[in-house]
Amino acid sequence: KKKKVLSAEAVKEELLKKYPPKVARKRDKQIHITGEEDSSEIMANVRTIPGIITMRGCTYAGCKGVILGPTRDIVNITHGPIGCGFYSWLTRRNQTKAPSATDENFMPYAFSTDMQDEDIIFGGEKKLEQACLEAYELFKPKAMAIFATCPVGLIGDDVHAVARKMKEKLGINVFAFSCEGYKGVSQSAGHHIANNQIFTHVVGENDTVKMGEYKINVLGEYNIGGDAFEIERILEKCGITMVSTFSGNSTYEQFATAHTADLNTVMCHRSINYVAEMMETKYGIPWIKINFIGAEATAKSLRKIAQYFGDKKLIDRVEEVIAEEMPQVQAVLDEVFPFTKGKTAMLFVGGSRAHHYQELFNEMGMRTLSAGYEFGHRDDYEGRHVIPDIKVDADSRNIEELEVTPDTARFSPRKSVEQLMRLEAEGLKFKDYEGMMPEMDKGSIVIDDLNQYEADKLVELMKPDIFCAGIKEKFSIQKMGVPMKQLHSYDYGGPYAGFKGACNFYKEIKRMVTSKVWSGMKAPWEENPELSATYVWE
Ligand code: CFN
Ligand code: HCA
Repeated sequence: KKKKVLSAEAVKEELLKKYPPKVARKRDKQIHITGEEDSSEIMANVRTIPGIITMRGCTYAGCKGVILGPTRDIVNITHGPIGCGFYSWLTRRNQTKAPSATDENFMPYAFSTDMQDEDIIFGGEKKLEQACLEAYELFKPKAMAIFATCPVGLIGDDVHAVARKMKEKLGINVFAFSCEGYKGVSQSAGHHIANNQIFTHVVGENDTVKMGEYKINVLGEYNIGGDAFEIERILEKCGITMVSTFSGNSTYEQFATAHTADLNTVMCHRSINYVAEMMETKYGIPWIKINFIGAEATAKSLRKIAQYFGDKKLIDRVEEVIAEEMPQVQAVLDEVFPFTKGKTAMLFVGGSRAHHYQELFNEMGMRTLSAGYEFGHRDDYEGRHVIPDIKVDADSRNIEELEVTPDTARFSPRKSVEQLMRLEAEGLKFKDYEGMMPEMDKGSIVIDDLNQYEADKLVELMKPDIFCAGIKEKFSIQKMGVPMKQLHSYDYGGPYAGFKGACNFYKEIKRMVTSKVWSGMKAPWEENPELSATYVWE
């Protein structure tokens, strides 16, 4: 019997019911039901209320783990207690492929100054210098990066001074990040800090121009579970040259030559828009939004790139590639569709996946009942350019504060930013800021900075067929009898990007939503019949 048990409004009311009034008022602004006429805004990128068990991570994680982590040939030294370095050591599953065994790959190492009480009391700069010298002695890297953790900020060690000193002494590029964990409200501040420093210290260092007719950078793709390998395969097949990626499967040289590309394509806008904007300002390289999560989204993105260059040869080649790839995708989809159709999902991930993965679920005929970002900003939710609301302090300069010189003619990008704007005015859409809320079905529940209490409550009330989030959520959700897929690390799976990735995802989700394991468990509503109503979507 089909019965819609709880309306989105009733679910929202339930979520807020237990909170003290002040907390409820704040959370109310962070929970949005799509299609509501009275407001199209959501409060985001604000501090988590102390005491609430947030899903978020810290600024250090966003800087060291997310942006710099996937580059294989920079020695990344964490200046801090060992836990920070240890817990950011390979847990993100960003992969890399050095061309040969002799090529540098420092990713399997965790470099840290392992600060002790004594260093906190007397200062840790000397120990940091020592760590740099030791790392250089052992590995002779072409560059080193230093990351400050909370205690370093609190005691005031000057990581930038140490970096300058080491740069001079060792004759290699050494730069530092004031990315103390407490610095922002989430990982997001860490992205900004990382972007600023990479742009200031590395981009533009090497003017070597790569061969290739259509040269692009792929920004905001981090090669989790091998996603970048699949994207590289597709771009190569289309005859598109990748100059750099920020930063999946990347190298120092890629960052240094990034300014020689014709076009920046931006996948995770949240984490890397700063680099895209700065390259546009300084080098006149336009950027467009793309997304390789979902087979249709991949095809659309390839077409958008081809459309940007406007050459018939590329446009035709892209169509050929899509025509070649799609039949396999369709074959897998035909297989899984009868099992996945009509099933429901919930997605709570960082700053873009909770939106991007809805593409894949849509392709499988699954509806996302509720979704949200850990640290997305309003533009990520609302799909329009909202004035940036992030505040980064003096150390980690703001875009406006960077002294950039317009240098647009240097590598003569195929089209200038002005030309792109003219094309936009003619109706070609390149620079759309897609957003989560406008693209979700009316009546869906969008929740910013979901916490453990609300996650459990949502599952209890709406019983999705699958819940997607991170490691902290995994086991509590599974214990409630609901399959849980990690959309950060992909558990042990992937790639999920591109055409082959879509096939992998379809199969994995079909396996999970049809699994007998979960039906064998006693979920709370099985023991308490009053909770046993099911949510059915028509
Ligand atoms: S790979 Fe990216 S896609 S970079 Fe960002 S916003 Fe994190 S590490 Mo976890 S999985 Fe996640 Fe996004 Fe961009 Fe990853 S959704 S939270 S900081 N993220
Ligand atoms: C981070 C990294 C993380 C954590 C994932 C998770 C990742 O935020 O520090 O909570 O499972 O993707 O590895 O987002």
